[in-house]
Amino acid sequence: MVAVDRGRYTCLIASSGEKGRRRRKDRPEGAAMSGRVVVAMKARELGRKGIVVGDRVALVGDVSGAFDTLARVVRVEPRTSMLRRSADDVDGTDGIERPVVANADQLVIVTALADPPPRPRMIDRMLVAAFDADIDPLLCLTKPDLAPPDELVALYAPLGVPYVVAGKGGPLDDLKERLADRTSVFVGHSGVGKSTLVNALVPDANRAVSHVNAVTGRGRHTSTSAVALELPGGGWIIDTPGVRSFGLAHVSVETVLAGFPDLVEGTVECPKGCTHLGEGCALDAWVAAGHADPTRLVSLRRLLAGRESADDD
Ligand SMILES: Nc1nc2c(ncn2[C@@H]2O[C@H](COP(=O)(O)OP(=O)(O)OP(=O)(O)O)[C@@H](O)[C@H]2O)c(=O)[nH]1
Ligand SMILES: [Mg+2]
Repeated sequence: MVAVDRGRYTCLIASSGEKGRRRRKDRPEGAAMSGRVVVAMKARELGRKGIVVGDRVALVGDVSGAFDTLARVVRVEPRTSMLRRSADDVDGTDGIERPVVANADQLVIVTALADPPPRPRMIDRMLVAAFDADIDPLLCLTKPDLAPPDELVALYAPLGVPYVVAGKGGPLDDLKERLADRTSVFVGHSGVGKSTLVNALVPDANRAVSHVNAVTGRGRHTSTSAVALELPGGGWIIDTPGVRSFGLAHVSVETVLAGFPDLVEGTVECPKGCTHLGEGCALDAWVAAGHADPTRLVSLRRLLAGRESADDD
C-alpha cells in the first residue's frame, strides 16, 4: 500500500514490465511507479485493523486498476517492522501509539543544518524510535549551503549513526548509495527538505514543496500524508509529513538500552527498576572503570531523558 487518502488506499501490484493502466493524470499523487495501481477500500472483515503505508495487502474484487474502480483490502500480511510514535502532539498527551509506516528497514532522519535550525532533542527521539522499531537509522543533513555540518556530526559520532550530507542541487551519490534496494522512511520537522530530496531522487514524484516561514522559522506542513515511491535504481522511499514532536511514551528503558550493547553488561549491578539516569546507577562505576567510552553513557542518558519529555523543540 503506497498512499492513503480518506479511506481510499492506493496499492501497487508489482509486475515485471507491466505499465500502469491509469493515464498519468488520473493517478493519485505518489503513483509514479511501474506496475498496476489499484485503489481499494478496507473490507468489512478487517474490522478496526489499521492499514498503513508500506503494508503488504491482499486485494479482492475489481483489481483491474481501471478508472473509477474500487478493490477491497481483505488481509494485511505480517509486518517485518512498524515505526510508531505516540501522538502526544495531536490530541493531548493520550500516549496512544500511532503506527506511521510498516515494513521499512531504514529510518532517514532528515535535519536541516539551518532554516529551520537543527533540534538535537528531536533527532534523539527519532533515533529511539528507530531502536524501538528495529530499523537502521541514517542521519541526513540538508541545506549545507546555509551552515556547516561539523557540530552535529560530532554530537552523533559517539552513537555510531551513519550520516550523509545532501543539499538541494548538490551531489546525492552518498544518499543514493544508502537508499539503494532498501525501504527507507524520511522523517523530520516540517521544512527540512524531505520532499525536495524525494523529488530529486524520484523524477516523477511531484511532491509539493514550500518555503520555511521567515518569522517563525517553521515549515508549513506542506506534505499532509505519507507516500511511498519507488526509486529508479531499486528500493523505496517513503515521504512523510513534517512532525512537531515524536512521542515515545510507549518505548521502554530496555528498548533504548538495547541500542547500546556496549553498556548493557554494566547494568547488571543496577538496582531493580533503575532509570539509569541518577543515584545508584551502576553505569557510572562501569564507565569509570574503563569498560566503555564515557561519551556513550552521556548519549544513552540524553536519549533516556529525552524520551520522557513531551516537547521536542
Ligand atoms: N537553501 C536550501 N534550501 C533548501 C534545501 N533543500 C530544501 N530547501 C528548501 O526548504 C524548503 C522546504 O522544503 P520541503 O521539501 O517542502 O520540506 P519538507 O521537509 O518536505 O516539509 P513538510 O512537507 O512541511 O514536512 C523549500 O523552500 C526548499 O526549497 C537546501 O539544500 N538548501
Ligand atoms: Mg514535504
